[in-house]
Amino acid sequence: MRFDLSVYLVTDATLCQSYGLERTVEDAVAGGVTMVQLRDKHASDKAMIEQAKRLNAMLKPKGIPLIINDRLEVALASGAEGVHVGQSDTTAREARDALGPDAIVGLSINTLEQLNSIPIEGLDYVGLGPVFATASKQDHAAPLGLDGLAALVEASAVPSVAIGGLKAQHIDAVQRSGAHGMAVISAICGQASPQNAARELATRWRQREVMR
Ligand code: TZP
Ligand code: MG
Repeated sequence: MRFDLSVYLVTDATLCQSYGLERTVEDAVAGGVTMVQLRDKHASDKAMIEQAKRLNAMLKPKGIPLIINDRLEVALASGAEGVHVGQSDTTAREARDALGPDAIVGLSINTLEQLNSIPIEGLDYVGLGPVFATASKQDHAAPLGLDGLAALVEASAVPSVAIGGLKAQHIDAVQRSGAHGMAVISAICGQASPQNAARELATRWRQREVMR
């Protein structure tokens, strides 16, 4: 499946709880989200597979890729389009080997050293962050700031998506960094209207993209 990193929703069961996860994802997609990552640090594999299957059934017909955070087993069992792995998870190469040539494989990067030490074959995109400090991820690495983000984007040989504390007001700066998109949790999950929040992000991203 082709993918568009521009407005990438990452889910969090707690932060998305006001409307429930599925409704939040459905509304966010109606608002213009281009990609969805199911991220759950606490659910059992079994529960996550069931959740992923439901999301995948909703997203696949719309051409929106569902990416699973960390858990290869869940991606394999649910028919999701790919996985996103961190520095201490399964390697991107293991993910590629397990999921095959058509899967989407993403990797989190926080430093230039990490970026320079990864084999990029088999990697479709990198997630660069956190750009800003955020309460949505426990024990996150030191924030990059916008200059740090731009340096990593420039050094990356694969498309990149910025993450961490990003809101609609940062779209301009994220686009100036050259990143292909922004990934958000709390700018959509937990908003009074996830659909309106997603629409604002998507509309502003596209407006400014035309001006780039
Ligand atoms: N990885 C780096 S920051 C982050 C993740 C999963 C959390 C992003 O959440 P928010 O609410 O968009 O800051
Ligand atoms: Mg991880």
